[in-house]
Amino acid sequence: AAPVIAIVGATGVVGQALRDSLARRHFAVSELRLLASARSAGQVLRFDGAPVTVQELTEDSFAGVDIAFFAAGATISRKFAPIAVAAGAKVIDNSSAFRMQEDIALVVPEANAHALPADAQIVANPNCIAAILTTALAPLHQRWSITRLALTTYQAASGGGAAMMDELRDGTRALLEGADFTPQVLPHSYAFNFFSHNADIDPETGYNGEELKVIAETRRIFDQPSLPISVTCIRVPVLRAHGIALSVRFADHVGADSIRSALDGAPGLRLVDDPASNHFPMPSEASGQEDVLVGRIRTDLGDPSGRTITMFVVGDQLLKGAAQNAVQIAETLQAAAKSRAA
Ligand code: 2RA
Repeated sequence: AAPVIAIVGATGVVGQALRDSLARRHFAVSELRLLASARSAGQVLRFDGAPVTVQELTEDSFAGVDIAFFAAGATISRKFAPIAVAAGAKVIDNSSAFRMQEDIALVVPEANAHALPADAQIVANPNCIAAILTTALAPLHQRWSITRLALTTYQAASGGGAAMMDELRDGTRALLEGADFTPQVLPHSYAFNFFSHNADIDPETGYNGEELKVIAETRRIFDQPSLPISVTCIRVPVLRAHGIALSVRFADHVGADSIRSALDGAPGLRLVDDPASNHFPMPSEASGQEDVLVGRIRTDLGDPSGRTITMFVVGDQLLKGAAQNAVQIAETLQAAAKSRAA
């Protein structure tokens, strides 16, 4: 029978994207249980055309649930994921709570499906940049030896949830109308502006929390614990697609044409690389799309050894960066269970 699915954090933007991804990918669901705080209980949301009433998340919410997607932050995950597992559910967690826990797999199916144990009880879904980045790099990592990454991110408002998206819309409207606007969510005015990612700065390294997550999680997904990675994360006034300008160094020379053919048609990717019309990956074309866009592929003139390639990557933060990757993990678990049963 089709599984009973729960979504914890059902009323947030990732909760909504989870409903969209489940429906869009025709994930078989016998019952969808939408769970949220007491404040949101009673709201009626839609799944695949049908109304579903949001229930309050409690310790009794998981009876009969087969797969529980968590998208309500690390504190809720730490408390309720073990309760869901004890009730017999498999948990796919979108928060940072378990991503670096050694006995819990951190999975991007295109990059490291092999790391997902068929009997996993909790699976961690990566940070949005780590998910989009490793999807784009997976076909290169599988063929050549990557020895260094240097990247700058261009991160959309959706990474900060519905409130940050509203702040971008409201602040832009106010600025155009000449009205006063005081930012509530971000530390700076967001409209027609960009700034260093709003995560806290680690006093020891000077890197912010987002940058440190990208480094740690990318290393973990590629199982290269000491891969040198340099990263600067920037928040830009875009609604829901993250961009990454990236230099990839290889152990040996790899030509731009070989990179282009390795990326073209690889799982989860679409090559957008047309210098004649100056057409490369853009948030306007990645938003709402399942595929991550890759392009602007060049041999890096900054590395005279010819071993470095630069490129630009853009992916929908709510889809491949969050909900869709979580649903793909559930699909991978189900496929493994099916092949074990056969
Ligand atoms: C962001 N870390 O700030 C979030 C998304 N997971 O974009």
